[in-house]
Amino acid sequence: MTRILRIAAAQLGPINRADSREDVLPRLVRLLSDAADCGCDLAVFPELALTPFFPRWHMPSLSDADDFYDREMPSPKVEALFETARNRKIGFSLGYAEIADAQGKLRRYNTQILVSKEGEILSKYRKVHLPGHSDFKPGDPFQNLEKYYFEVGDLGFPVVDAFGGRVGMCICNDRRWPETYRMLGLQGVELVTLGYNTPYLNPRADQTPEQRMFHNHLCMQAGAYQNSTWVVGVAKAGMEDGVELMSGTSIIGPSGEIKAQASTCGDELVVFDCDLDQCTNGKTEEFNFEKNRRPELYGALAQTV
Ligand code: CDT
Repeated sequence: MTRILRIAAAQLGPINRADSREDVLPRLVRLLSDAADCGCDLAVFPELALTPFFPRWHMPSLSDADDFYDREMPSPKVEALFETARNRKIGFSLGYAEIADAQGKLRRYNTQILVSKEGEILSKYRKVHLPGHSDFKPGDPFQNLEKYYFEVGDLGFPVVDAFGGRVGMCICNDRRWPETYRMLGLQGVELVTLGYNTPYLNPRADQTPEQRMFHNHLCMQAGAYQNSTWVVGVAKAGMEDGVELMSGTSIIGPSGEIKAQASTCGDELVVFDCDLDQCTNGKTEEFNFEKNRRPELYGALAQTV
């Protein structure tokens, strides 16, 4: 049996602070439209795909960063993307910074949504694993203020029936944690859409750029294999406001093998026919959770930091 979903990993090149929303959205619309021309069912965009990776800058008040967030989705600012989805009959998964109004209290999240070919939001995920710190570090050229700009996601790890399969999402640093994939795997996930903004150099880690790229693929390939799922990992890549973001966008099969990979650090589509039925063998044999997982012995996983 085959259940083919043609997927485009829609890698973005850098989005600099000088780029306005009016500069950025046409790039996404173009990629979505090109993916539709290729006959794709779904295009996956990276984390914070509408803005620069602004947590690298400190702003004294959170509200100073409000322009980087979206309060409504869809909104007139992004309507062209939803319109393209509807007109061209293609779904998409999109990362953006969200301000939610929770009974009068504003909450900020690093969010990814899944949108149908009819332009309807099917699922929303809010990033759980926020790297970095919440305090400004004076004199440090490498700020990573995700814990300042975002709260820990409060929606768990949703998996929904969509595009003929079971679809879940995660965001950037989430990909390094096996718990992320297992939470999705336990719900029968067959496709994980995943966007990232990852610098080639991290001065706080003793790692070469080659090792960092290796780790990028290692964790996504392991997550795919151990949960017998497709993983579509999509970068925002290239030199963004002086920080070199890694590429490495890839479509990974349930065997853990990379099936297709980006070759540039700019706007680029990576297209592959993903057969969701290829998830079945791993789920029923080698990683048959029902038969072989021993949750009664895993208590520490949920009880220990
Ligand atoms: N966006 C994001 O989560 N990035 C982190 C960067 C870590 S380097 C400080 C990542 O895990 O790729």
